[in-house]
Amino acid sequence: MVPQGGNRTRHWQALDAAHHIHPFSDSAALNAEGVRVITRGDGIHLWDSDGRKFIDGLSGLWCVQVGYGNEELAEAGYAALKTLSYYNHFFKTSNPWTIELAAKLATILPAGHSRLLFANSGSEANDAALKLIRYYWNLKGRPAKKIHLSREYSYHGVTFAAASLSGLAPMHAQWDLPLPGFEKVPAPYWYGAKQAGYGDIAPAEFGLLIAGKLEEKILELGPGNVASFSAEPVQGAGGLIFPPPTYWHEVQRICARYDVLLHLDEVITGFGRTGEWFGAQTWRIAPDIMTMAKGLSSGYQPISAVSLGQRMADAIHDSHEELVHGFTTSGHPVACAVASKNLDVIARLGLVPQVKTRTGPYLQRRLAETFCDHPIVGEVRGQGLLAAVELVRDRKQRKFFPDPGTIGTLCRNYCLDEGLICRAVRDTMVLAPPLVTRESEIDEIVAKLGTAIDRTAKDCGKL
Ligand code: PXG
Repeated sequence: MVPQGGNRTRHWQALDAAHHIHPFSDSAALNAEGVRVITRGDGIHLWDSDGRKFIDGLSGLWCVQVGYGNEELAEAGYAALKTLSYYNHFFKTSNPWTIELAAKLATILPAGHSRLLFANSGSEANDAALKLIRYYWNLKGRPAKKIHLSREYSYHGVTFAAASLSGLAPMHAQWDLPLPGFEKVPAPYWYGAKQAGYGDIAPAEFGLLIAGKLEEKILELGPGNVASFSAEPVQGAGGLIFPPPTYWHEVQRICARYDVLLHLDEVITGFGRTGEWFGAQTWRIAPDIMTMAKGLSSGYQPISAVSLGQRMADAIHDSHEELVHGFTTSGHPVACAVASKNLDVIARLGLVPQVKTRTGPYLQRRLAETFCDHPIVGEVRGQGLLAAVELVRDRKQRKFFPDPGTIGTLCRNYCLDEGLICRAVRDTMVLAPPLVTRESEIDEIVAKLGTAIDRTAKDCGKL
């Protein structure tokens, strides 16, 4: 029996502390503090077990595109559960939900991406993508092409391969990663360029310079040994790093020149987040292979996908070999039914053009005008409903606070206190509200974030 009132929070906290190990958490510290138990979601709001209401400024983990509690998605999942609660795609079988989702995705994916396979998480999709890249080069008779390049500050997931691909240093030490064959190049993080020793360089020039580091790395390793370059269109969990406008064009030129496959990780940027269906369309990127998850089902079901461009799809199709890969639950009918309905709802509500022409520009404008001369805000950057507010010690010199993460965590806690859930990456405040967020709700988010940043600035003696 679950006790009522305040006691139920303590009841759940005690059971959680006793039995549940949390991701990316210090268990002992968390158990001493007690977890927050989220009990309900509706639209852009969440409630905890003490009845506190929050605006979810991060869409769960950057995924709840249509907001919480969408009845149509729930009904679609229930209908599939009742009709075909499970079946797989091994042994020459398929089911209508998986088939229809794959076909629907093919209509919105970048040109040439008309074949895809499913998995259950972003990490699994990236893991599969790397296997397919290896397989492709083996099929092409170039088995020496084995090295996977990716960037510092990147987040690609937690399986052995996806964590090896990730460039966030703390993800490696506990597990003796990266595995051999994974190499990193710098991120196009213009705001941090000055402090990193690049001087007062203009963004356009910096974009070319950092793309050039990719070329240097390929030449150093030998183009005949490099299989792929993996990248998020804009780096998410690494601190919302938006590449300068010169960057992607140059990266694509380099990949083409040295025959390095371009793997685009659209796990955060997919499904309308930046005002197009995919970041590939926002930044004009033509990937050889693409991975997606999160917003594919608005997070309602665990599902991810890998799409193949023409060149890879043809090679694998024409090999006439068995593809020795697949999970028990990949392309699960219930997950596919929910994802399919999610795509319908996003399209019917016009959420992608809404983010592009209305709510995205509105969020960016409101943040820019609110924080343009705030004493601890160095930069506001964003695209669509992705936005970052960089907190700094010295805005003129673009100097960060010492001990990165301390000020960000303080501000994040003040946000929670104000009823806003957002993310702090180092000292960068990150927002990715649901795509259904309206202008009036954006005003609320900006006001709450403003109060939290003011409280943080007061604590640092800057206001
Ligand atoms: N690629 C990208 C770009 C991601 O952001 C993954 C792959 C892995 O997806 P799965 O479904 O395996 O988690 C992600 C996940 C955070 C945070 O705190 C971000 C993610 C996951 C958990 C926390 O910002 N991104």
